[in-house]
Amino acid sequence: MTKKNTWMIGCLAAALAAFLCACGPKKPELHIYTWSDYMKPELVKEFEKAHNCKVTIDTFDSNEAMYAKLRAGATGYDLLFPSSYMVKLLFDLDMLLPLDHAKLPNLGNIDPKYLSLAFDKEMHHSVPYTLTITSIGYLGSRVEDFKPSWSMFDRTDLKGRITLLNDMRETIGAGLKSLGYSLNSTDDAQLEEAKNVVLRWKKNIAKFENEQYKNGLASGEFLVTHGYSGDLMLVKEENDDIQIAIPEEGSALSFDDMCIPKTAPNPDLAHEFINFVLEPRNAADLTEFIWYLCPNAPSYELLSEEVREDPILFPPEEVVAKLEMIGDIGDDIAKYTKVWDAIKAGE
Ligand code: SPD
Repeated sequence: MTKKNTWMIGCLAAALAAFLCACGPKKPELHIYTWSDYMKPELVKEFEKAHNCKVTIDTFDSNEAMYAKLRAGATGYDLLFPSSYMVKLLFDLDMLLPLDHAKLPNLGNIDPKYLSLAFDKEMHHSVPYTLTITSIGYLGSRVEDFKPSWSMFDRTDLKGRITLLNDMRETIGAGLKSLGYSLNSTDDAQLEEAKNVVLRWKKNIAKFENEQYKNGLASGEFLVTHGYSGDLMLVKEENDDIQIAIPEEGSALSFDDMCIPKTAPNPDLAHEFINFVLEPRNAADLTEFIWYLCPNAPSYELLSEEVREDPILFPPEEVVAKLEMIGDIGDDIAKYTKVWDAIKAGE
C-alpha cells in the first residue's frame, strides 16, 4: 500500500469515528426548573456521571413567575421545585405526576417532624426539598437600634436602603403578621389593613426584590432586606457584618418541594434525581452549600456542629411556635392577587 493510500484510509477512519460519535445514542437529559442558588454544582456533576446523563437547570425568582411560565405552555421540564402552596395549585390543575414510591427508596429519610407540617404528607406527588424561614437581613454595624420586628420597614431614616420581597404571599403575609393576623388570612378587612401597611412600607423601600437584594446587602447598597433565610446566610459568607433576624411578631415558614410535571419527558430520571437528593450525604452537602435545611433526618448527624447549632437552620422551639406555614387558600388566592396588584400600582 502506498503512503498516500495509508494516509487516505487513516483520514476516512477518523471521519467515520467522528460521524459515529456524533450520531451515537444521545445522552438522556434531565431538565430542572428551580430557584437560583439552589443546587450544588458538584452534586449535579456526580449525578450526571452516575447516570451518564446531562442535567440542565433553568431558574425562576418567584412561585408566580414559575406558574405563569408553565400555564403559558412551557414544557420540557422533568423536575420542579415550587413552594408547597404552589405545588397544591399545580396538583389541583392536574399538572403533576403521582410519584412512584418504588423508585424512591430514600423517601423514609424525610424528617417526620417536618413531614407532619407538609400538605402532601403521603408524598403522593411531592417531596419536601428544603425549609425557608422568611427573615430580615441587615448590616449590624450600619443599622442603629435594630429591632427584630416588621416595624423596621417603617424606619424613615433607612428610606431607600430597604427592600421587600417581590413575593405576593410573603409580603402581604408580612403585612398581616405585623398586625397580629394570620398570614393565611382571607378576611377582607384584614387584607385591606395589610395592604395599607405594605403601601406605607412601599414609600420607604428601594424596591420589591427577590434576587438582587442578596448582592445589594453584601455590598452595603441596602441596609435592611426582607429575605429568604438561606439566601441571607449565603451572602453572609461574603460579608460577615450581615445579621439575620426572625421578626418577633412571627414570620413565614415554607417548604419548597420536588415534583414532576405530567409533561416531563424523562420522569424516570426525575425520580432518580429525587432519590439522589434524599441520600443523607447529599442532603447534608446541600444544607451546607445552599444554606436551607434539607429536612432529611439521617443527614443531620453529618452536618458540622456549627451548622447543627445554627438558630436559623435549627430554630429553637419558641421561635418555631411563632412561625406559620404559608397555606393553600384555594380560590381566595384571587383576593391576594387583587391586593398585590393594588400595592404594585399604588403610591
Ligand atoms: N435561592 C433559593 C430561594 C428559595 C426560597 N424559597 C422560597 C420560599 C417562598 N415562600
